[in-house]
Amino acid sequence: RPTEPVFMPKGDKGIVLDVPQNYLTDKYRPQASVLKNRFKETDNTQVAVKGITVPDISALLVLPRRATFSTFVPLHRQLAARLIAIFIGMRNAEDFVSAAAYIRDRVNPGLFVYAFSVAVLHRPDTRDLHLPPLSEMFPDKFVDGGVFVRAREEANVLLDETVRSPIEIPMDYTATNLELEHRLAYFREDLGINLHHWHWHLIYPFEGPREVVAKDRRGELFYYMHQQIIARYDFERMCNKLPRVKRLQNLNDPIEEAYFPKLTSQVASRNWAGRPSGAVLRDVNREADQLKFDIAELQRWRDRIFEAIHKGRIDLPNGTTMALTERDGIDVLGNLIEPSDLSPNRQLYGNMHNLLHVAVSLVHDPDQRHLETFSVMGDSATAMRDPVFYRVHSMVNDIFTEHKNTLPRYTVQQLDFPGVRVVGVSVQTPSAEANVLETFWQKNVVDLSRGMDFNPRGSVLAKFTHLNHRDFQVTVTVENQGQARQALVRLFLAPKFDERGQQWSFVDQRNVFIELDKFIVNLKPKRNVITRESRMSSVTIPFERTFRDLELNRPPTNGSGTVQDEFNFCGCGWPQHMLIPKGSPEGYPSVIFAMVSDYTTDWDQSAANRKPGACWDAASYCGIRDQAYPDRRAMGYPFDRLPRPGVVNTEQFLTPNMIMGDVLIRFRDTVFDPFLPQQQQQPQPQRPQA
Ligand code: CUO
Repeated sequence: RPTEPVFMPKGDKGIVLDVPQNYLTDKYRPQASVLKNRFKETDNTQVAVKGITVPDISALLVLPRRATFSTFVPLHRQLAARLIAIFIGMRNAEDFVSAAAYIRDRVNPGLFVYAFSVAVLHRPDTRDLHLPPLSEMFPDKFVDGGVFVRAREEANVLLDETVRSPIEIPMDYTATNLELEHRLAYFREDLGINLHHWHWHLIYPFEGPREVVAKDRRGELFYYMHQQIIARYDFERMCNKLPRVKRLQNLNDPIEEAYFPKLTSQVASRNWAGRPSGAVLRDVNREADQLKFDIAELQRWRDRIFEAIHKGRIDLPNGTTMALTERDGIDVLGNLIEPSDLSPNRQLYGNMHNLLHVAVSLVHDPDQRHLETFSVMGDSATAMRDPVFYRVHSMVNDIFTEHKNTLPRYTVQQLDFPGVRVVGVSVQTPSAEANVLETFWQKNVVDLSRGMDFNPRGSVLAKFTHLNHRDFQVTVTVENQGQARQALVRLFLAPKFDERGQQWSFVDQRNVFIELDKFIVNLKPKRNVITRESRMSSVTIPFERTFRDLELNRPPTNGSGTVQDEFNFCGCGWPQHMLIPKGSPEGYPSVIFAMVSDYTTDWDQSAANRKPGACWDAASYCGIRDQAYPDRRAMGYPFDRLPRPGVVNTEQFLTPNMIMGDVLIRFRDTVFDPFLPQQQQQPQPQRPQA
């Protein structure tokens, strides 16, 4: 437990307490010696901090300590940008620690953790630090609120943490199967998926110092990462016999999808609001949040964006225009729609996507008459729990698609790799038939104690159930008619048929291809049999990193000493346990797509010299830190554009360097619990060395 307790900067006499009743250290100062002993008894770590001239944080205190923080609310975002700038501006790591110690107990905790995390990830001197997972700092954003009362009870009664047993969270705690959308709850409420989304927005904040925001192709990645979320959700829905998600088209229509999150904010001591079916978006006017906008404005911004796409140019504030080019148009649009600080014209194209999150999250109290705060859609750590998230992002994706549809179609030359033919693709799960993937339920635990305050300390675990799949291997067979050379392999997976069981058109199927992996291979002349482990996927982070603190407390499983080195710092990445959609008990018919293309044209050569320890496991969805996005092709290639004339289905789209193969995804309705003694002997997840 690295950071507690912290002490005031030495020699720091002149601090003006702006909101004294909110500053905990001051409130408890008369009891200082008692408290110091109390902390000493339970926690041996003490962090000394150096005296500094404290930064002026008075402007940050407009956000009350017990308020809920949202990066989507412009005021909150500005406060976050300010605090990030303070943290990034500290001259060295020591001063940064001092500033953090000074600020931590004064500002809103959500604001603090967000800005502090962004700063840690971006400062050269702290970038390799291990950030605790958000699910342990704010477990209340990830697990059923009812668990916390039981966790306190457990901690108060059982003083010895080793005899505490995990508190079970049932799988179906947010709704019943009367609600069709509940079939997808395991996906939407998955801890790893929500952590990924939080981390993605942490690495790609839309406001803050330029060096933090202006990353290579960030607008395009905003498009692609969220496009893949929708593709994955649609695939998952189809496995559950539900149609693909309907985009939120008319913003005045009642929202059919209800959601009651069952989360309780420990900071605000409030339940996160639910939304009944039929809710209608209303104009927002909340003085305390300095938030005022009309739904008609969102509509207008969207219309203007569509107009710009049809014209192929956007209007700039100085009266000139900027072309939406084949190469960069998508990146510009990403920054314009989200929008980020890089939006070329915020005045005209507004704040569409972010304020749509806000409008949906405040649908229950748009003018604050009930003193309610926003719901899950207002926080990137919780937004993906709500079915409406996918309708909103489907609509956003539709705008990007409109632009992509205006681009020249890929010619055969832009797709093919002369001299290279892919002649086979297959998957193999150990001890299953060929071309069968297997999914099942698995139990896991999260430690709630870091996010709660009780005495004595020590872990209190909550046990929950998530989807997982058995590791598998993909084999791609390639005929190389030329010299030895390097090549890039792209793997995607899609449902084989549409919702009616019919063959897809390419135009539709291309939207449900989920990326599985992308990797470099050395091709020798003639026949090459390439095998690739599922755990190496370029879209995922290892299972152990999603659940790292749990693993840290366990004996290492890979026989190589500590597993800590592997965790590094980077939490961005699709969770490995959700790489494969659930499938169905009878075996869900799917297709695996493999494409081999030219490494020299498609791969950014600087990415070849990536530094060890750089965050690259999930490069496809998260990029590589401090480096250009490694794939030089448009994100989503080769499925991001309309097909060349004459191509109706995906078979016809294939060039000789591509192939598709049938795969069944078989779901076994059994629960693997590695915490039960008799199951511990089952093979533990292993990650092959890169
Ligand atoms: Cu990630 Cu809307 O951008 O949630």
